[in-house]
Amino acid sequence: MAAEADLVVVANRLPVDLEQLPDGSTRWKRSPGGLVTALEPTLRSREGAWVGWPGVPDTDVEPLVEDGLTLHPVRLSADEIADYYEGFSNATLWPLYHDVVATPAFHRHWWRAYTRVNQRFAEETAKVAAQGGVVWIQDYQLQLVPGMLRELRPDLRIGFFLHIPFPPVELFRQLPWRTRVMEGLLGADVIGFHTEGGVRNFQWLASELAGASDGREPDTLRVGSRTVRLGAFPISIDSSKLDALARADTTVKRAAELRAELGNPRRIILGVDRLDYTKGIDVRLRAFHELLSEERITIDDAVMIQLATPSRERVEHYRHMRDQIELSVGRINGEYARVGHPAVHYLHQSLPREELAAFYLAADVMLVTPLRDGMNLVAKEYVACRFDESGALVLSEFTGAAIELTSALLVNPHDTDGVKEALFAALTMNDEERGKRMRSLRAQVMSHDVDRWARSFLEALGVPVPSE
Ligand code: GDG
Repeated sequence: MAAEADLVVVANRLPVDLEQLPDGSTRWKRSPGGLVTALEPTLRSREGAWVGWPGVPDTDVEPLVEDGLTLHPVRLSADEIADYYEGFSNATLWPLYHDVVATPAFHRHWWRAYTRVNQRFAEETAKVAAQGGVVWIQDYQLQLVPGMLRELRPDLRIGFFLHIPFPPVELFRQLPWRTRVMEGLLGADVIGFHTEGGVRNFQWLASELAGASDGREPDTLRVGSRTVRLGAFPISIDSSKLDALARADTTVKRAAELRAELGNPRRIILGVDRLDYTKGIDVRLRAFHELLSEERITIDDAVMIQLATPSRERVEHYRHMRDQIELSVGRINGEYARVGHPAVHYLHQSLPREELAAFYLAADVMLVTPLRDGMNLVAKEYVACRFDESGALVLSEFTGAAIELTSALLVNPHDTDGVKEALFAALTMNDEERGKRMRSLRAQVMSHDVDRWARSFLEALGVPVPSE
């Protein structure tokens, strides 16, 4: 058994996936997301631990110590995945926290599974954390863990970060278990959101539902004898790493190849998303379709690539939305494609990071049109890849990213005419304006990377972070 850890990250998933091989045996596969990259140096330097589900149900796995970082798998059954994860997390909380763009389902047995699984995460974490250690809990799947963990281990410093929007008060109040969730979150010492809007919504609800009062300092709450600090910590990406990947000869060459494969259209429009109803993929297809049907553009002027990574395919809303999007793509191509020259290139796949960087580099216009999004890393990734200081970003004002990326063409995704005009403006913008906007976007993204995000949160939590 590994030693107890001074710094523990708790997330629904471990940063490695357990893979089941055809012969029934298993092996670990690294899944390096932005969060791991950001936290790894700090975690390793502090002999840290990560608590999470390894991705395969009903499997007991021993903790794995890898280069100073201990991975602690939490066992979940197939029923728990269905009820806690696909049910309560992704069919109740996800739509509720994204402005009910789909209708949330409220089921008591999902809630019971959510409570049970959160309790298990809290118990596993309590076993792993050293006396007086620091625990950083991630995201909406684990909102009860801060309170449960505090019950078990009052000696710990506990942080919580929400990666999705914290909803307006009227929407949050729909949740039958709203007070329990609020009390769970208030078990943390620091609660982080992407935006100030999230902080304000939370502040109001904490006093309304859980009797918290304003603390002595701004953005603090008094909860009994404790002080809870709230803050906006806009997440980001590993900007310089992505910039370097985009500059690599292989990426530049691949981007040129992609252009040729598309038949050298004057402009390439790109969308990259998990296939999710919050991302507004339908919004941008509609805008592109209308520009074609109004004959303001042809497929020699512009083609669109939509990369839609498979996501949550067992949740009903997702299956329905996939059908709708594929129908729209089929319609647009049916009306406007020529043999060998589709108008929309639709990929329901996950591409390697290197290939994705080449897509970003090939794209003249990036369309990011979510109806609601906590941050949206895709917008920042596009900017980080544009070392040529070219390319235009059309960005929904309902993303967290819009607060920082004010030089993008900001759009209201509910306003089809507005999105259409912004897309047209992006397609026809002169080099000077495009360059000016992109330079300003890059100044923001290159100086505010994920490392800065992680540091600022950990510092708020009182963790001294060693400089590299
Ligand atoms: C949640 C919040 C918040 C996509 N397709 C491929 C691929 N991706 C990568 C992108 C990007 C990531 O997935 C998506 O991140 P987003 O931030 O855009 O969206 P969510 O997945 O909804 O993330 C969001 C985020 O958490 C962090 O707090 O910003 O608001 O909803 O990194 O590049 N990566 C590869 N191949 C693909 O095909 N390699």
